[in-house]
Amino acid sequence: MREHYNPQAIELKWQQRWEDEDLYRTRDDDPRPKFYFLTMYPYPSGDLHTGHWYAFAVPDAKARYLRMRGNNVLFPIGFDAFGLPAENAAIRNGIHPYRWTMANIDSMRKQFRQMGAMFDWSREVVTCLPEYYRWNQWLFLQFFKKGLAYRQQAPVDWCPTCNTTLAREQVWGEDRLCERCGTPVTKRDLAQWFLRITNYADELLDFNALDWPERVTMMQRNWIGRSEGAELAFDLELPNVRDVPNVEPKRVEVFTTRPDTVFGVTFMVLAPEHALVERITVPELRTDVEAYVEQARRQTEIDRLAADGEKTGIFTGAYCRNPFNDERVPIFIADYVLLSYGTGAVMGVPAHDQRDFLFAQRHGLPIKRVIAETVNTAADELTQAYLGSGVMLSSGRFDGIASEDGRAAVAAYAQEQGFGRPAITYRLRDWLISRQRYWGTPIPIIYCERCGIVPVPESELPVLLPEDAEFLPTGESPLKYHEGFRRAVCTICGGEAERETDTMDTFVDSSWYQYRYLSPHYDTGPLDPHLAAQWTPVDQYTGGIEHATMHLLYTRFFTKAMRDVGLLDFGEPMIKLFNQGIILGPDSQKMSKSRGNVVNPDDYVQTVGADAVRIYRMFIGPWDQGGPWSLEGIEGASRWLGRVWTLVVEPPPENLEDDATLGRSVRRRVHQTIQRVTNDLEGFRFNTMVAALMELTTELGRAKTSRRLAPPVLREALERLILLMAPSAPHLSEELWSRLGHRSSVHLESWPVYDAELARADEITLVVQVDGKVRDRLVVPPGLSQDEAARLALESPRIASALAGRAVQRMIYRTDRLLNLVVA
Ligand code: ANZ
Ligand code: ZN
Repeated sequence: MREHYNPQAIELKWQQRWEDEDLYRTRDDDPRPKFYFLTMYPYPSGDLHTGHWYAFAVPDAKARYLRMRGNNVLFPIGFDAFGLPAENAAIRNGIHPYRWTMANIDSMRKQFRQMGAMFDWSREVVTCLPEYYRWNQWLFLQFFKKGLAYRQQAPVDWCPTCNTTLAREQVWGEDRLCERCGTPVTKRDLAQWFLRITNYADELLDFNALDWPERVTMMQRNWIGRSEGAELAFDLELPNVRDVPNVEPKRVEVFTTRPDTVFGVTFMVLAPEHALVERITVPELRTDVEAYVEQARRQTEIDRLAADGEKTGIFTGAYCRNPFNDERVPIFIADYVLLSYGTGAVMGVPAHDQRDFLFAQRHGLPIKRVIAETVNTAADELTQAYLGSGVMLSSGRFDGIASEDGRAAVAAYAQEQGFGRPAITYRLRDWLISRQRYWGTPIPIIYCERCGIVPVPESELPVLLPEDAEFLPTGESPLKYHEGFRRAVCTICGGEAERETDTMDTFVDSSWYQYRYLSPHYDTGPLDPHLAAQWTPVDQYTGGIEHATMHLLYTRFFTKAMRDVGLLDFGEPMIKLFNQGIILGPDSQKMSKSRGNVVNPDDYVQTVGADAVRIYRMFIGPWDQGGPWSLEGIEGASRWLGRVWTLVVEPPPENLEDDATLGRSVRRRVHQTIQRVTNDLEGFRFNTMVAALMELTTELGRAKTSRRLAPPVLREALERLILLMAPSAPHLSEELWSRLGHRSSVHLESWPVYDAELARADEITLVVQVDGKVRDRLVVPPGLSQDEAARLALESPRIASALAGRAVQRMIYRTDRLLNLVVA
């Protein structure tokens, strides 16, 4: 009786067997060359969705392939287990974040097992467990000692009605309203903890050691945003300054990328939050200025920077002097100037900066041209800012200088005269890691009235998250109201002290998890130095492009900082990176519960099996492009696996004859497929890999039913097919391998060796051109030399007539493809 492919029966059986035999445990003492293959770990939301299959099952095939290629592959998995959703679940449903998270992890572990991935579960990392977050705290303390962690006032979103800080997700809509009471949200300064990523700005701009997609490095470059220019100081006109004469500072510093335009300054703009504003505003304008400042604090930075937005602003009544020409310059405040960029102050050059141009028009300020394309265009009326370069004019000693040279000349002159210097500014800010949240790593700091900021001694780590917190919808961290947690004893003076109640941004956890995987239970440090030396850096990393700037920058920073505190001896965490695309719903829209287009892979695993879902994920298109989920696609994948099953399991019909030519052509096809599949796996082209395997299946099916193929040749071909399929369809391959009589796992086999001799085609088609026009196509043996090819071409009557007796001057030859005879 005919036996059908029944994935349910075979998949569970093999998963169990693999687990019993510990097949996927990676040994540290394995002598083969190491390969650390890492995939971004998931957030334990509770359900493995089809995006997870795309992100984990597809790279699993590559990891398996590398193992068959003779590498000792480490392919770990874990859970990014801290974060806001768990805390929200606690507030809404009364489930403790720990229970919610661990239950989700449990069900995701089961789902991951159904995927048949070769994860080494013995290395699993769960970041919300003390054995993990203890080392977040320890690393924080090392960074603190090195001056890489510091505390400073910084604005947080604040609801004046509820009297609490808000997480970014709790601020609603364009109007930025409090999620709970609808009051417009404002900013409020809180003392918070920062990591000094800006120390590494220049090093983070160096991508030489990395083989990363251009797109990601470009995004990081823009995010870091290095600008060269100058800082210039304008003296304040002191009679306008309150508390004369002891006011400090007496000057306003600006950062500009265009020092060459300094003679065109007609006003100065400070960020509304700039410390000088309060000091210099004249009494008559105070009320208006304060109202403007309050309004500006409610906007986001993005709104404020938009180039096309209205350039609102207000005069402070104060003036300063341009040190280059001693002109009097009125000082404004405007929300398009950000406090946190450069010096928080801008010299307004309306003739050459479009935002300044709009601002000058709106406020009736003069527009003074100091750069012109040529001397002839100098008098043209400006209808918008002239942004280009040219010659400097109305610029005193710099007149006639090319503006591009003027930048350095002006900066150097300012330095000589003591009112400025060349300067570089970065868009990158230090990383604010304080979160007013419960479900995260407690920051290991104690505040003592007498001793100040006291780091918790390393011997007292971990600072445990108390379990008995109360989850109330107050918007404030339960830790703040947990007396037992908050009260502490100063470790220096023994006096009463208070514990920091903020927790760390969860991106801290993911910044170094790759090192913890090596030895997740190691308890004398965050990583085992011997294993780190053996396994890291990560050879290949895969994950979504959405992490281009945050996670992927933070982990680069952490690696450099860990190197600088002596934990690592290299500076880049992941050598190669590949970003997969996004899986869309069947309607080609982003999957979301509200759209109702979420596909649950579990249903398909139940019916067509995990292997078919895996293959379908691979076949959908190039892995970096993603695409919509389609029903036909998954049926196609499942049908193919069924055909492979039949091909291997059903005994062949009695042979009529052994056709040696057919045997050769089957072998050739097998070896061509080995080459294609190998190349495709190397290049993450899973879709064309599956196509090649499908074509081979068809060809083998035909050869088998022709009843002319010698049984040993058929068997050899089938074994190779199974080996080539093992990375992508691990269960089916294992079953078929054992049915061919093998005792040990197909996943312990080596990757089939490609034989170029056997793969060589018997004949190829050579295109022959005369003067670039195609005149004939010759079917010839492959690998001809140019002379041989020319001899055959000249024998062709078509070529002879095209040449019409003219002599060939020159030849262009591409082996096995083209011969061009040039006569002209
Ligand atoms: C005068 C000037 C004249 C400027 C000119 C440009 C063109 P990037 O290239 O992005 O670094 N700027 C400086 N600090 C700022 C702040 N805190 N908020 C908003 N804008 C700020 O931009 C540097 C330019 O942005 C600086 O050069 C400054 O305007 C403005 F024809 O100075 B410029
Ligand atoms: Zn103390």
